[in-house]
Amino acid sequence: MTSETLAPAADLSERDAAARAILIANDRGGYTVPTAGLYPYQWNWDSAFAALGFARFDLARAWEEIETLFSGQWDSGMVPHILFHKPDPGYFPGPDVWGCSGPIASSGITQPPVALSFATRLLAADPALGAARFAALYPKMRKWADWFLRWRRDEKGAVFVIHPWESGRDNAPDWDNAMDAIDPQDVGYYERRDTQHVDASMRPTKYDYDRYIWLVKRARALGWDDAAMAQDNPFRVADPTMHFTLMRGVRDLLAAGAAQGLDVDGLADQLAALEAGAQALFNPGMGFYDSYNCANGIWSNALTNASFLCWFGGLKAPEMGAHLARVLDAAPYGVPSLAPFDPRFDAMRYWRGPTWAMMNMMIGEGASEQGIALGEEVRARTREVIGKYGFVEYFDPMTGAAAGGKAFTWTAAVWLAWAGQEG
Ligand code: 2M8
Repeated sequence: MTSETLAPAADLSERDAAARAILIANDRGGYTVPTAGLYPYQWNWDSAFAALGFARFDLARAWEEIETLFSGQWDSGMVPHILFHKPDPGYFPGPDVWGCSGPIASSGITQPPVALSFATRLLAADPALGAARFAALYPKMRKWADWFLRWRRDEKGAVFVIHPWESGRDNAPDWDNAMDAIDPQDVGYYERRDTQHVDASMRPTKYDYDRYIWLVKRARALGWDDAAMAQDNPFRVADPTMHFTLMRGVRDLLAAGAAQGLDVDGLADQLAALEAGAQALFNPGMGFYDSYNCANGIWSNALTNASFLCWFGGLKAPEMGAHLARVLDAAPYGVPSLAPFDPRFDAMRYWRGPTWAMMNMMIGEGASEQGIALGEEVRARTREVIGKYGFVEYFDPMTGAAAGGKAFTWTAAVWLAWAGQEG
C-alpha cells in the first residue's frame, strides 16, 4: 500500500503553526506537560521529544527542557520518569503515593533515555549555542547511562524494566506474564484519575492498575534503594524499548563527547556491552526482537513497535524489514503498538494496538539510517494520520481515529521535527 498525498504546502505550514501553538500552550515555564488535564507534570521522554519540537523555533527553550529534566536527577544517577513540579490533584499516583526524596518531588522509576540522543541533536543544530550547555549536561547524562548499566541489566546483558511505566509502553502485552505472578490483594483503596479524562476503553484495566500501584508500594517500602529493590524483584522484564534507546544514547554520547573533546572513557565499552546484550532480545522462535520475563525466560512472542527500535539502536537487522512490511500491510495508519494479527491486539487500547507518532519517528528514522526503504513510508503514514486526525496522543492504526489525550506535546513535536517535514 502507498500513502495518499497529504496536504498542499500551504496547509502544512498552517499545521506547523498549530503544532508550535500546542508546545507553547503546554509550556509550564522551563518544562512542558504532555497534555493539560490527563498528564499535568513533566514526563521524562515526553520532554525529550518536546525539546526536538522546540528546537525548530526556539533552541534555547529546547535546551531548557532537558536541563529542567536533569534538575530532578537523583544522587544515584537515575532520572525520574515524572517530576512533580507543582502539586495537581488531577493525576494519580501523585508525589504522596511515590514518597520519593530526590531534589524535586518525583516518581522513583525512570523512562527510556532518549534525552541522551536528543541532547546531541540540539548540539548539532547550533554547536556554538550548544557547546557549553552540552558540556554542562554531559557528566549528568553519563551518570544516568552508568546507572542503567549497573542496575538495569540482566545476566544476558539485556536491559530490563522494573515497572511497566518504566518502559513507557504501559499496558503492552510484554508485561502480562510477569504481571500474572503478582498478587495485589493488599494494594488498598485508591482512586484513578485517568478515566475521568479519557474513556476507560482506551486505558489500562483495573487488573493492570492494581499491579502498577502494588509495585510502587513495594519499592517505596524498600526506600527506593536500588540494591534492596533488586532483591527478589517480582517484576523484571527485558525490554527492547529500554535496551535500544539506551544503546542509541550511549552511541550518540560517544560521538558527540569525542567531537567536543570531553571525557569518553568507558563509553565504547558500554556500547560494546549493549550491542552484545541486544542479541539476548532476539526471539529465535518468532524471528524478531522481543521482550522476556527475566524470572523465567518466557518470551512475550509479541511483535510490537518496540521490536522495530533495533534500527534506532544501531543494528542492521535486515530481517526485521519483512516484519515491518507485514505490519504495515495489516495496519494502514502507521506502525501499530502490537501487530494486528496478534490475538491480543486491541485497536484503541493504548499500548496494545494503537499507533504512536513518537515511536513511528524512531522506527522510521532508524529504518532509513539502516537503508530500509520503508522508513520513508512510516514517515508518510505518520504525516497522513496526524494531518487527518490531529495532534492527539495516539491513533487507531486501522482507521486512523483519534484516541487518548488531545493537543499532545510529543505528537506536535514529532510533526515539527520529522513527520511534517519532507524526506
Ligand atoms: C503514559 O504513561 C503514564 C504513566 O507514566 C500514565 O498512563 O499515567 C505512557 O504513554 C508514557 O509512555 C508517557 O510518557 C506518559 C505521558 O505521556 O503517559
